[in-house]
Amino acid sequence: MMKLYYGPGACSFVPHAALEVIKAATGTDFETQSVKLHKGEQRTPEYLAMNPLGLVPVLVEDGKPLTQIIAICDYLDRRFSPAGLLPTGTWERAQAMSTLAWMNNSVHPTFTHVFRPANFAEGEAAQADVRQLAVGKFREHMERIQSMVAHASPWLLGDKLSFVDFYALTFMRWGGFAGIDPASMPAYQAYVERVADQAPVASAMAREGIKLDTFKAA
Ligand SMILES: N[C@@H](CCC(=O)N[C@@H](CS)C(=O)NCC(=O)O)C(=O)O
Repeated sequence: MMKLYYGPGACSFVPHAALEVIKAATGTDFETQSVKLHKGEQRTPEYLAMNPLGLVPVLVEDGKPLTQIIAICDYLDRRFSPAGLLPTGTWERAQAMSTLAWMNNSVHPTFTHVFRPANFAEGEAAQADVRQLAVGKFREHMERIQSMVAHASPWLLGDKLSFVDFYALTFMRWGGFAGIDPASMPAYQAYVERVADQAPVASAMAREGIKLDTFKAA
């Protein structure tokens, strides 16, 4: 059985929600293992043997680990095409991968600068600068997603939920931690609430013990 190693609320939510969509569409079950990132469980010798980068997610298939969200999403879509996680047209699929790649290689690392500024600068003042700049950049990325949401019908790629919807939900939660009020992006917020209401997404959120309530007014 496939097994996903995930950190509650982390980017691993993208393949996690996808596995729930696959389960609903095809009946294929999966196992999960929660990895508590704040406790450093991603850096134990056992975990590093599976993923030397010490990151979630890892998908284990037939005892073999697969890392990197884009590779995991591509694998899941090809293996379980009836779940409809990516468009089938070659061009449309490439466009979807383009959005997914942007989320993974631009939006996501921007938040890493918010969350772990000590990885990017020495000294408290420099780290505060890194964080502040990254919050502004992250907000710009969220606004770009909000402009995509304006064309969602009803989901970002059309009539089927996809990886990019799960990433969009994850970013809104992260934005809340960064002090970005979801109410300041009402179209994005309403869309994320709809995504969260879908049964497979709700199941993954319940397993991770997460909600959309990350923003706390100052
Ligand atoms: N490029 C990687 C990024 C994975 C990543 O950044 N994972 C974060 C959680 S969102 C992580 O495991 N962080 C643990 C740490 O920094 O120690 C992927 O696509 O899988």
